Order: sequence, then C-alpha cells, then structure tokens
Amino acid sequence: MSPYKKSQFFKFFIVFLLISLYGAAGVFAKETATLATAPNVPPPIKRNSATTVVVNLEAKEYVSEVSHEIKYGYWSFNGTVPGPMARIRVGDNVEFHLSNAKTNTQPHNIDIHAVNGAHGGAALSTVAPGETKTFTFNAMAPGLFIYHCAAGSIVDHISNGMYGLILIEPEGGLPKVDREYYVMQSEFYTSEPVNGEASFDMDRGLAENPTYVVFNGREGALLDKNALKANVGETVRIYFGNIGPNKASSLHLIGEIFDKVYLEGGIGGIVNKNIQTTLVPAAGSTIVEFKVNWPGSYVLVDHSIFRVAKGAIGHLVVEGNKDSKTITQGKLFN
Ligand SMILES: [Cu+2]
Repeated sequence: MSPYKKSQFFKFFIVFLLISLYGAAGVFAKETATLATAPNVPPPIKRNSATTVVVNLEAKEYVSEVSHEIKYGYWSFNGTVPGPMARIRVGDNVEFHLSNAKTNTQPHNIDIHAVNGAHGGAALSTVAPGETKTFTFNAMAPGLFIYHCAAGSIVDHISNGMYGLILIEPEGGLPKVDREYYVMQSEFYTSEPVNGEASFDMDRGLAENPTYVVFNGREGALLDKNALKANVGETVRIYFGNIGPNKASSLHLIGEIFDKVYLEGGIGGIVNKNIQTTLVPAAGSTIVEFKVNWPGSYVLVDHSIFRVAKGAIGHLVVEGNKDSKTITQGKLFN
C-alpha cells in the first residue's frame, strides 16, 4: 500500500471509529423510565441535561373490585388503574413502547397529552392483542399531562380504566418537598352486577350519571390502611389528574388550604396561591402543594359533595404535635 493510500485508509478508519463511538454513546445514553404505581410518584430527575428515555407500557385487561364485593372488568395500562406515573425531563426524547397482552380481547393505543401531533401518539400506536409498537416524541413542554387509550370509540376504553399521568419536569426540576403523591379521579358507569360482577353501561355514560366517582381506581383506594401519610411540618405535593370521562372535579382537602396550585397542571405558567378548592376539568390535571401544621385526618374530596357518596373521598393522616397557632383552642380527640 502506498503511503498516500495508507494515510487515506487511516483517515477513513478514524472517522469510522468516531462514528461508531458516537453511536454507541447514544445507545448507552438511553435510560429506562422509573414508573410508579399510584399513590406513589417516581423520584425527581437528577440529570441536568436531556437524554433518551424508554417508557414501556402494556395494556392489560383484568377483573377486580371497584367497590366492596362488586367486581368490574377493567382495561388498564400495566395492570393498575390508574396506570403508572412516568417522570420525564423537558427536552428528553421519549421512546415509547406499547404492547398489548396476548390474553386481551381488544385493540388498544395511547394518546399522551404531552405529545404534539399524531393524535398524541394514538395514530401510531394501535396494537392488537400480542402486538407491540414504538414511537418517539420530544417532551417539549413542562407540565403534568394525562395519557389515555383512544382506541375504538374511546369512551369504553377510558371508562374501563385506561389512563394515567406523565410529569414533564422543567429544567432544574420542581422545588423540593417532603412528600409527593399521585391521585387520579375517575367515574365508572356500571350495569347491575351479575354474580357480583358489573360491566360498562353505555346508557349511564351518555346520561353522565356515574355509579362510582373514585380516587385511584376504586372505592376506598385512599382510606384506612391505604390513607396517604405525612408528619406535622412537612410540605406535601399531590399530582392530581381527572380523567372524567364526563365530570370536572372540585378538588378540595378538608382542613387545608392549598399554598400553591399549578393552574391546570401547567409548569412555567400561573402558580396560584392560598386556594381552597381548585377545578380540574375532564382529561385535565393540577399540582397542589401545602404544609401540614396540625395532626389528624384530612379528607380529600371532590367538593361536588354528593359524589362523596359515590366514592370520591380519601384520607391524609398527619401525625406529630401541632406546630400552628391557627387553631388556638379545642381538643383534637376526646
Ligand atoms: Cu384501550
């Protein structure tokens, strides 16, 4: 080989090597999103730059209790209602994988409200039982976004439980708090149970007359041993979504004032202060923060108050000694 050819070969080799290393670095830069099941929240992102994040969800149909001794045929993401919460950083590329369990009966897909275009991904992700599809989107805007299935007529897929939340964190993250929780409100429109199992009732849906209005997928998901917990002096943040499918939620925590409300779940816009009740539309969200000063049981409700009888109630149990002068007299317990 002539010296000229040798030098050309060497240059080609170096370029090839650099391209290979760059490609390999790209592959290794990918990370898999940590998902959390409600009421838990994935940990804050520590990265100070964007990367590629892989999110894996699987559509799963299953039967479980919606109310005491009443079962319902749920359709879900990952086998829970609501589906898991994902936490992404603004600027990240999200490589989204949706699979549909072989044992399912329905096609499913996903519309992520954090996505611009292609019906939020629904146009690219319809999967028959046994199939998997992938699409990638850039997380362009920080906020708390709903995702839901939009297959078929949409209404039965949403009514049966196919929804969840995805948080797109701003650069630098959100202010540190002591506790974070994930709560999602939804309505269920059910037929008269047969052998203890109810199914979706389209007529009740059209009449907007839910049988149940619940937090985290079933009656009692935030009561008794499932109550949220905090200690006096701690600041609590609730990531709250409302899928509807029909009703707006009048979100209120009995015994507390929301110190901050990220209006309609947007981050970087209006943070409202000192709010008693905040309105969350169907397929909308909010982020609320508050410091607890007094021990006891706080009651999370949709203050459209008749809905409490349909299940829209949860507890936050706060332990510790009171550190507030806001209540100057009176005993907590007899
Ligand atoms: Cu579906």
